[in-house]
Amino acid sequence: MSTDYRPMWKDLGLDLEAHDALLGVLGSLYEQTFLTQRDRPDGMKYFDFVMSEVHGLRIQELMEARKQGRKVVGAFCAFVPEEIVLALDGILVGLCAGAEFATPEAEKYLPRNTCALIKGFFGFALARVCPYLAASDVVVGENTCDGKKKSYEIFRDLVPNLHVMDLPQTKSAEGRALLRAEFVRFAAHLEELTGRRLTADALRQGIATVNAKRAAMHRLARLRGADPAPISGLDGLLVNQVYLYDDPVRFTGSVNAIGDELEQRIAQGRGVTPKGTPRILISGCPMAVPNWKLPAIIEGSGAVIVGEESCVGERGTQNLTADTGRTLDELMDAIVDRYLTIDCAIFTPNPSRVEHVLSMVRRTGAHGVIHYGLQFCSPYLIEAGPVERRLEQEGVPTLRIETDYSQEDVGQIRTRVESFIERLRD
Ligand code: BJ8
Repeated sequence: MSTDYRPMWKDLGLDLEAHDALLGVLGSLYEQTFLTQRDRPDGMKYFDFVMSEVHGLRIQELMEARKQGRKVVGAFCAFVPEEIVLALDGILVGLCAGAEFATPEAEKYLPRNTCALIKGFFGFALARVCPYLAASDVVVGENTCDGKKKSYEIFRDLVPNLHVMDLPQTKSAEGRALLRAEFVRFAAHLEELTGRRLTADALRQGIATVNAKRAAMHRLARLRGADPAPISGLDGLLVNQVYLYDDPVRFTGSVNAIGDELEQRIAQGRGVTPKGTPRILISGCPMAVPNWKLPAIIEGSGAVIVGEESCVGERGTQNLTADTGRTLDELMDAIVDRYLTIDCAIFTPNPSRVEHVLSMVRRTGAHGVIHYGLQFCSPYLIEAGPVERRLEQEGVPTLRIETDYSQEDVGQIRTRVESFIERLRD
């Protein structure tokens, strides 16, 4: 970052010293993990730039948009409908913290056996190091797992502008009605905040913008099915992570530019690893920036990751929203229907998730699945057993990894991943 953003960070109330320390760690981790990869697509330079400016230029853009009267909505979950935010001229940014920070402070508010993701966003808030949180006019918390649901009761005292969205636990008619009512209540909250009225035209435009972004991701996901893989899994994950922060129109253009380049690479038979390299699909808990531990181990052990069944991945981006509705009600119905297809493990039962994993395995030509569960995440850790059994029954080798954000178990995980990759080579 060449510009001095410190005055902006100071105005946002960040703790400059702690923030410097965070950026220092993030910068060197990024360099070691991403910039040492070989033969990356040229289009990844855009994403390198975005990451180098993730607390700088992007925050400056958000602050300029706020000066012009736009509102910034911070979110922790794939269930927050970006279509509605855009229709009310807002900007949606992801807040999930993918690193441990100020954990002892977070543990003054939360039990130690809380998942790393929840402790992460508490730590970031308590240490005042997240400019996205500080720049948000409203923060949306959603009642998904018990951990998030109960922690928002406490988080409410740490951020002044929390809007809690209730979510169904079943995909029943009653569940759908609840989700619809909550989306309507969310829209009303944003209408009040922005002083705008939600209209069918604006919502249709919001749907078009988000659909274009998702369609670009679907294209990238299809291209990752080629053998040799034209892009690494780390870079594929990075694109999915930037999806949550970037301007949606600019992001769509950048992903499509990568798509053009990957098509050329595929036509030339050019890959980031040789043809026949063991191919792995990751499934499970979301991996927010800078959670690159497991993918770095997998690719450092000689495999290539060809997809992520995750909310920072295809669970979050699959399925477009139908745009044929004429009225506001019809468009709102289409949005509810699309979001209700998200296969989060908080749903009971959740049979479509494993079907999605299987369809991804077939489409990407994955040789095996690594199920990633964060310690203390009951929904995904409990679902991991049935997912593993079903995949193995279908002849798909599966490895379950349970971990957190620390580096202490890297050696142990590497040993397990290496022997799993050997199993795939047999
Ligand atoms: S839609 S996956 S983004 S809730 S890891 S906090 S589940 S204990 S993140 Fe998620 Fe929305 Fe579902 Fe997706 Fe709880 Fe598990 Fe922690 Fe989790």
